[in-house]
Amino acid sequence: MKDALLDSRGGRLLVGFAAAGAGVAGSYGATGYTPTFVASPIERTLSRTMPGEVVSVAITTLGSLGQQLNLLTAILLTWLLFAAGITGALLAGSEANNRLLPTVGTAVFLWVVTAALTRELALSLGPVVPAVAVVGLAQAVDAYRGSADPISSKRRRALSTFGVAIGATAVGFAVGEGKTSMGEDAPQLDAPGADTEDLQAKLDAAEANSLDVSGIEPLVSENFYEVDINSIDPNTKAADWSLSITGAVESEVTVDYEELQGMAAVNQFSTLRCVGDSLNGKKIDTALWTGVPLQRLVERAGVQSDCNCVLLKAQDGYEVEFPLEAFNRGIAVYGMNGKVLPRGHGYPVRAVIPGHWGEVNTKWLTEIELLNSEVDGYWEQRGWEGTGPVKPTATLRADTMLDDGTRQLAGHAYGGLRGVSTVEVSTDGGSSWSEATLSEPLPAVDGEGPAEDAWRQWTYSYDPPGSSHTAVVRMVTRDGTVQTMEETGPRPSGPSGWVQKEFQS
Ligand SMILES: Nc1nc2c(c(=O)[nH]1)N[C@H]1C(S)=C(S)[C@@H](COP(=O)(O)O)O[C@H]1N2
Ligand SMILES: [Mo]
Repeated sequence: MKDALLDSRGGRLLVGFAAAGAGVAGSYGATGYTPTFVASPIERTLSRTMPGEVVSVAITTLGSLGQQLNLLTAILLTWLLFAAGITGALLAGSEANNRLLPTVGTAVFLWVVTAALTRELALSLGPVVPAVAVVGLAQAVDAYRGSADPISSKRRRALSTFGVAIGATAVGFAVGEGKTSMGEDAPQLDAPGADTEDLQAKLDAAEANSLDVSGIEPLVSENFYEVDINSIDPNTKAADWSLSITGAVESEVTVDYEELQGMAAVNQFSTLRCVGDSLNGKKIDTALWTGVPLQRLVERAGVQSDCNCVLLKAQDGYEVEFPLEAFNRGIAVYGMNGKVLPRGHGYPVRAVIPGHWGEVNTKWLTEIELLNSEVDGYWEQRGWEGTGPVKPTATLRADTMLDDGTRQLAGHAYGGLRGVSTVEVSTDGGSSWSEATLSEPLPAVDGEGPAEDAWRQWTYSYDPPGSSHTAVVRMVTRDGTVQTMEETGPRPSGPSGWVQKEFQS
């Protein structure tokens, strides 16, 4: 047996890692980018056990890169785990001189590990098939050793096994990739309870009211930001979804997707902003949301909460607790901008809670638990205080030199339920202030008056002085309060301060 690939330590390791790679890819091929992918539970555990500080840094500074690193780590760990098991099976086979042990051991190990992690018995065959094929191939080419065929040298046998493993890995990832697409082009909304004429009228109004200024998002965002605690989003089918109302209630109530879509829905503009956003950051966006007022759902259950507080729970393990007062203004949303709510934004159903930081707008909503005493949700357990009202903010997104020699500044202003009355701009570092032009407000739910919780765009043009100067921008809420100039970072309760920018001329 001197010359056998699988009788050398290096050979076993090589085949073990190659088969493990094919196994990880096989799982992906069977599941796509969904929570049933074998690396997903490991990624979730990593994001749950990572210290709050690290998660916060990942969210605020690394953004989605932090999540990708987390996923990559999870995939590497899965690969190592698979490789350890397969190499063990190869070693056992060669010690016992048993030809079945490597393939059977590999199959059993991968299936048990994957099924234990994902609880998916059939899909757990995904990693088994390609990994066993690679191990079987390594055994088969080993069996040819000594004969005068092209794979007689050990090196060539190793290379051919490796090549096939890489091919299997590539195929697995390609197949999985095809399974993953969903949410990018969400289908048109078609729910019995939704008023599609009103939807179209509001979308038209948003387009008509958007200022003709380059470099800023229109009133309905084209690229809506995403913040998730996991890098792999839940993948629930609408038919399998239901929402239960539990806890301090007279009787528990469960609503399914069809029932929800049959109830009278509202079409409501709301802006979302992440508490972890930076002062002039981009985790702020606006959409037209379609859904059923949450209050109408919990009314059926009969609320008896001692703390007047509620815990929202989601498919991805996310939880957030906040006052009923805010909850009662919220909606159970299944449509976004006239389309079915995309997977990344919480398909099938999310909560939208006007005026409050993004984190209470629970995606993939599955349970509303009425409480008798307060608890900490996911972010509050990690040191954030992001369940309250948003802080008024004016962003400075664009500065463009126009043909006539003026400089055009532009951005958005958002004050939550306190509204936006004016935006003021200074081009001398805050000594003197002028009013910016505001976009016409988006329409309210009933079409009468302005939307209660939506941003507005602003723009201001001036003649640059030809020397260095600082532009500053601030907003005033409907009650006449000027946005605070006191600067704080995002942690724990959201950024504050006036956005400013220096110009050399
Ligand atoms: N289930 C669930 N809901 C969630 C989150 C999450 O990770 N899981 N993130 C929250 C945070 S921190 C924000 S800012 C908003 C972002 O919503 P978006 O991704 O649709 O922009 O969703 C909130 N709802
Ligand atoms: Mo957030």
